[in-house]
Amino acid sequence: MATLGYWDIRGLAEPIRLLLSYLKVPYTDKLYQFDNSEWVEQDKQNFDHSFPNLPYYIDGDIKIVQSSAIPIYIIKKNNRYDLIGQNIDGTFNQREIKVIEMVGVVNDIRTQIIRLCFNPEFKKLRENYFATNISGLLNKVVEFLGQKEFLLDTLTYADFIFYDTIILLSYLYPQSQCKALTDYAKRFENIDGIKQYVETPHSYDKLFFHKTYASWSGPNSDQF
Ligand SMILES: N[C@@H](CCC(=O)N[C@@H](CS)C(=O)NCC(=O)O)C(=O)O
Repeated sequence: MATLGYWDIRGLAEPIRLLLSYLKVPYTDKLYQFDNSEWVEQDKQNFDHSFPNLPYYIDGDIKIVQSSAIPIYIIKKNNRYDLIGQNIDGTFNQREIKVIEMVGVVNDIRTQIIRLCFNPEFKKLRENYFATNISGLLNKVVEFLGQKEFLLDTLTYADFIFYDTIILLSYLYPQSQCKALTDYAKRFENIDGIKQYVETPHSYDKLFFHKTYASWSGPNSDQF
């Protein structure tokens, strides 16, 4: 069985966990705790790869790092080329570029959120930050989504990242949750595979960032 290794948080692993659940790939959700040295002093030292990091994905003899590379491997291995905009036989389609663009746009929103949540001045900045750094691009994405079911009509990997971003925003900025976003999130949560995943409680459900480094790591963090 494959293993996805990451901290016991949503972080960079959550879209990958959602993808694995959607594709019904059985996997071990290997969770490292912040307060012990299992990753840093043991597994990282023995990880047979030039660039050991979290998240990692181990599938038999194959070891992959980087949150951008892992989903591509999983999607291709499962012949779901459509999730990255390729033709059904894996050949190039201009849509592939659209998916990469959309992943970039959603990650631009995430980058802004991360800058805030890791800022030691979080408490001071939080109130105005949504209006100055997030809402402009978020509104454009909502407008782009329009009446479509998913960001690019049919489901693509960009939706897995966007869904997790919406959940994060729902805790950080409840005012961000317009009807279009809540409807979209509900639609995503109703997809077979995803439904079972979101209905299962996980230790990290409300933990988005590394507690040691982030000023705000989730709705239960004492910083909020
Ligand atoms: N570019 C990498 C960044 C990975 C990264 O920064 N991982 C952080 C958690 S978000 C970590 O703690 N890595 C473990 C380490 O550095 O040993 C990716 O996208 O996977």
